[in-house]
Amino acid sequence: MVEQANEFPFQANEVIPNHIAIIMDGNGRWAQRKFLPRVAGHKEGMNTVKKITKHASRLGVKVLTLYAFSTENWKRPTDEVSFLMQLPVDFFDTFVPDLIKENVKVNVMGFVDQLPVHTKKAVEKAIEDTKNNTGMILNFALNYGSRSEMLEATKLIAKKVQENQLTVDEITEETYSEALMTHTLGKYQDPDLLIRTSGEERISNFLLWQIAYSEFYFTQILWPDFDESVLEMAIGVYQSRHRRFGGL
Ligand code: V07
Repeated sequence: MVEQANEFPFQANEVIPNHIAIIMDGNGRWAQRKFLPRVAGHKEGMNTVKKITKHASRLGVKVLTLYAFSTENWKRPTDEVSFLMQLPVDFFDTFVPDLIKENVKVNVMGFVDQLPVHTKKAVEKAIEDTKNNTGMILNFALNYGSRSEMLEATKLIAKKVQENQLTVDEITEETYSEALMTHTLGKYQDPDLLIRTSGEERISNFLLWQIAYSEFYFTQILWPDFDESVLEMAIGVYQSRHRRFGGL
């Protein structure tokens, strides 16, 4: 069933999901439909990121996690990968003043050490430039993969046990969560709402542990076409599901 905006209207005075995570899919397809190169879709997708960041922040979202580049994306053509690795640089060159105005704090999770130096530097500078902001956390998943994240967490915990810093019985959901890349998000580690654009209805190795209790919203809309009204539609559906639980 396709959920319509008027069926589940968004209400600003109702619960807003604290943590929204988005798999930003469909940039290449958007470009191909317009007979443009795939990278034109990524560029437009970056403008959508700016638009949605501002809107989520103004709605009172606490954490916005965006899946920008997966550990699988290295398999794409070299030209496209180079273009993608330039995007964080362009993004921050043009958007940091707005982020400061909006009081948004940048966070990045993923295997950042494997990124090209210029990408890593841009990311580190953005984190530094926004570190004193106290509003929404804009959390980019960059060179991120959930299974790798969980393996690394498991190894970290195993080492602690080996070095007698932790007993086996102390391995709990809490200590495990603390070992994941999302631990910096504190009480908002787990997404309340996961959105995937472009019609795919899979998780594709994104936040496998953290989405245990998340609501899912899938839409056919391609990421460059995603806008404020679609975000509100997704939140409206989230609110309607919560109303149902509230009645029990
Ligand atoms: C990327 C634009 C959005 C659609 C998805 C693919 C293309 C923003 C960033 C970014 C990442 C880290 C960061 C600041 C900005 C980005 C990549 C691709 C690799 F600290 N958009 N965007 N990174 N796209």
